[in-house]
Amino acid sequence: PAIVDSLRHAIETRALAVFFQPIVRISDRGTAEAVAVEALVRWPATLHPDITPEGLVRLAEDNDLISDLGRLVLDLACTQAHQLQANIARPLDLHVNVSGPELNGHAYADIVAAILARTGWPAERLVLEVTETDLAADSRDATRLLAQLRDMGIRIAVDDFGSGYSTLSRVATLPCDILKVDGAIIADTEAAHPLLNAITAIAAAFDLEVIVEGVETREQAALVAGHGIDLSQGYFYARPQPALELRLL
Ligand code: G
Ligand code: G
Ligand code: MN
Ligand code: NA
Repeated sequence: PAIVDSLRHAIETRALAVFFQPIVRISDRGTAEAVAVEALVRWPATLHPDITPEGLVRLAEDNDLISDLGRLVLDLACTQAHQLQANIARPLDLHVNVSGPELNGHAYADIVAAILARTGWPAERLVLEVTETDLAADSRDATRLLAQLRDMGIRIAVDDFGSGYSTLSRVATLPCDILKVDGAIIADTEAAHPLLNAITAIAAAFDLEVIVEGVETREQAALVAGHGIDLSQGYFYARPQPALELRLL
């Protein structure tokens, strides 16, 4: 169909856009400073305003284009992250989303290594985000690949943690570094308390960092801080924006 051709053409001509959303660290004094950015793929401005970014990613997954899309986004993100870094003294981490099927593709670690070499972005400042659901299948190959990426110095975040299907035992054995807590967990600020208690306990037990995403209100920001979690992301702090328009706090 035309829409798939349009996506394939956009990938081939490197015409997809990448937006960046800050991940902030809250100081003891309550001030927020950007310590990382998450890259999020977008259609170019004038194309397909009716298809959401989620729809774009799904379209790529369903039409065997996700590996090519992932490679392009990683390349564009690493290139543009240098420009963001030029405007800020603190070293920034770059987070990039990866779909399960990309991990099953051939030589994923080699692809990543080649892009890092080409763009000069350091492996130690790259975080790959894989969803809880994509990691749930206890595949030895995926586990070996994640370990290989970590041996390169890359960190792994479990994305949408708490929203999908995963078992605690899986988190315990997974080669990962960061839990990115799904925004749904803080949607109901009452129910959030026991959930955040449980999540911070798991993170402490397995020596994982915690980032809460989807922080939209001052109340949610205070809730997160109240649980001793100092890393968050959400519209309350900043929306995803093109690199050139991003103002890093
Ligand atoms: O913020 P946003 O609407 O961009 O994201 C929609 C969904 O698409 C989220 O689940 C997000 O993780 C995913 N996503 C955004 N960019 C990418 C990307 O470059 N690769 C993959 N695999 N997923 C992405
Ligand atoms: O699956 P992942 O966590 O990568 O998806 C991130 C998605 O969440 C992107 O679509 C991004 O635009 C969106 N997002 C970022 N901040 C917020 C927020 O505060 N609220 C909501 N509802 N979505 C957010
Ligand atoms: Mn993500
Ligand atoms: Na997420």
